Amino acid sequence: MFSFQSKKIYLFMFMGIQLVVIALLSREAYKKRVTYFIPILRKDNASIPTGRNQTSTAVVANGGDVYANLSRLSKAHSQGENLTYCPKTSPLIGGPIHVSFRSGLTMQEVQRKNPLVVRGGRYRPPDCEARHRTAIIIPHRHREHHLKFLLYFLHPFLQRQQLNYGFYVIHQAGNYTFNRAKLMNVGFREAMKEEDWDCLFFHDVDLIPEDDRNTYMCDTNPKHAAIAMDKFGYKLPYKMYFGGVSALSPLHYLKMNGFPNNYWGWGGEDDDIGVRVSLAGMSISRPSLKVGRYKMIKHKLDKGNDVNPKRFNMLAKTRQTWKQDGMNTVEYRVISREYHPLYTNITVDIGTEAGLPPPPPPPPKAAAMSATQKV
Ligand code: UD2
Ligand code: MN
Repeated sequence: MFSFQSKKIYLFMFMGIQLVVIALLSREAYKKRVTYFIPILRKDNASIPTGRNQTSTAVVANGGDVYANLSRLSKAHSQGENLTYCPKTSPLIGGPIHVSFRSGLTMQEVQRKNPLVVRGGRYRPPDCEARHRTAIIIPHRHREHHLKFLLYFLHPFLQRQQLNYGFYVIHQAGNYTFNRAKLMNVGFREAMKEEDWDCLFFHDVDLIPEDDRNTYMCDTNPKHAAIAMDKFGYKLPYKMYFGGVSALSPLHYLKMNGFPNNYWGWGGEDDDIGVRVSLAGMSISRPSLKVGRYKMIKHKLDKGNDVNPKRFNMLAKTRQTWKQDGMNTVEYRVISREYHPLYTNITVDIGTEAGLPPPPPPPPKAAAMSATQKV
């Protein structure tokens, strides 16, 4: 039997518990409302949670801001060596990306938007150990304007994929005819000197990926990533096409003796590379048409990169030439290596069709020194 007194105590206790429950519930709802509005306030529209268990994987139909999701990364690297591996699929991936080229963008702005990128254009995830190490190799001359846009889009794109990555711009010195494939060979050797990269992405400076599910990691076979480009109506132009952006592991690259060194001027080298893949006993892997989408910044044919009239004759002979010309014969002279905030620039003399010029004479002081050493 309960007395009136104890009934009152139970009543108070019951009301108290109810109050605590109400308080907890309203706090939860408040949190949800806040997490809904924070991305809106930050304009992070690709990561707006729309329901239960919905995180950044939300796919935005007409493309989200490539910088969305990244504000959630901690600003500093976690201390200590024992970080756990990043998840197999990055939770920061958001699907289609909106790509447009606004005037007035500056390198300083790109730098400000990528605070975790360090000297030489290197990055690793701040809160987990990356599963993949990818080098981006960009053949380059007189395309600074395109480079700025590529860096603007590709840095956050790769951060969303939780990669350990680095950017290498391989700049051809002088005005002699451009040679895209030879610059790639230089990029391969110079990048591998610095780090044990497990994947190399050979990347035109003017191609911007439009979907971050196009992962910048290597497959078991050489991968052709730029399969659906706006300039080809987002379709593969022909089956053996290997131009624009391709990804090879160091083993793939050496197995096919790298790329050809003797394609001077525009065209043919990409098809030669595609043929090398199959001559070396490998096949081409590709992402889906939905994911391997790219926008090309519109441009005219550059000065110093005229169409190569010999390209069809050369292509007919790839079967005979691929073992004699490639990584095993590449000759060049590095003029400078500069570590910029968003990329490493390697300026290189790759010579001409006649070969490399003789090395410049040593500066007078060094010459005098070596003369005295000989005495
Ligand atoms: C196509 C291929 C490209 C390559 C080229 C023939 C596509 C999207 N790409 O590109 O992979 O096979 O045909 O050589 O189909 N570059 C400079 N400065 C120059 C010239 C070239 O930086 O003066 C670099 C730059 O990275 C550029 C790339 O070389 O993106 C390819 O040259 P392109 O853009 O002039 O050739 P394009 O668009 O016809
Ligand atoms: Mn182009």
